[in-house]
Amino acid sequence: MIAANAPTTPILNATVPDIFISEFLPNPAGSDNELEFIEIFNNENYPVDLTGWQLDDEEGGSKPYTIDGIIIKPNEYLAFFRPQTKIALNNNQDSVRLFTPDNQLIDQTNYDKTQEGFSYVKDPDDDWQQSPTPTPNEINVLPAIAEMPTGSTSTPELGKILGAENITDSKESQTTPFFQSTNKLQHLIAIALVSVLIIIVILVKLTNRNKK
Ligand SMILES: [Ca+2]
Ligand SMILES: [Ca+2]
Repeated sequence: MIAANAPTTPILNATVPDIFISEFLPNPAGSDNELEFIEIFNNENYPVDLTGWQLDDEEGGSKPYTIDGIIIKPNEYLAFFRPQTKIALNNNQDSVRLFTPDNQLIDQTNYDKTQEGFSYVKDPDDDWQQSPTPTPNEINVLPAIAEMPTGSTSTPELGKILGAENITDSKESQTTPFFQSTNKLQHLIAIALVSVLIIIVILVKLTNRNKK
């Protein structure tokens, strides 16, 4: 059986659209019966007819839900809620699985704990994070990344601006006294030269008087 299945798997993988589980909410703040959802994402630039695709929890749990007559648009997030799927996601540990129409398991995520009101969201590195902001049918809010833009865009810019100001300030504070001290020195030299000239003039006059 393994040998017979082996050649077909790569061929199927090559033709299966890139659709994956993007978010799920096992432990909603309100009613689990109403608000649990599993969201999938179409990472293709073409629409995909999901007829025959199946969502499921862990093996031996709820019965798999077979999607029927739904087309997922390119780059669309599509959430399936529990009243529709009849899939109950445990609040302690469970799995979320996605099958193609020919029963090929193409995505599976296991979890072993939940926080009420927190959904699991897949981040760009394909890691799962718990988000306090469930976003069924919408682009995911990633807790770490959602905070990073505020921190990373404003703080470095602020840092650069502050750094630039600091550099400017320090240059000014260094150059101003330098010029000031240079001016003082020039004044002193000028005064000294004038004094020397006056002394020379006086000496010359005295010498001339003496000669007379
Ligand atoms: Ca639940
Ligand atoms: Ca979402």
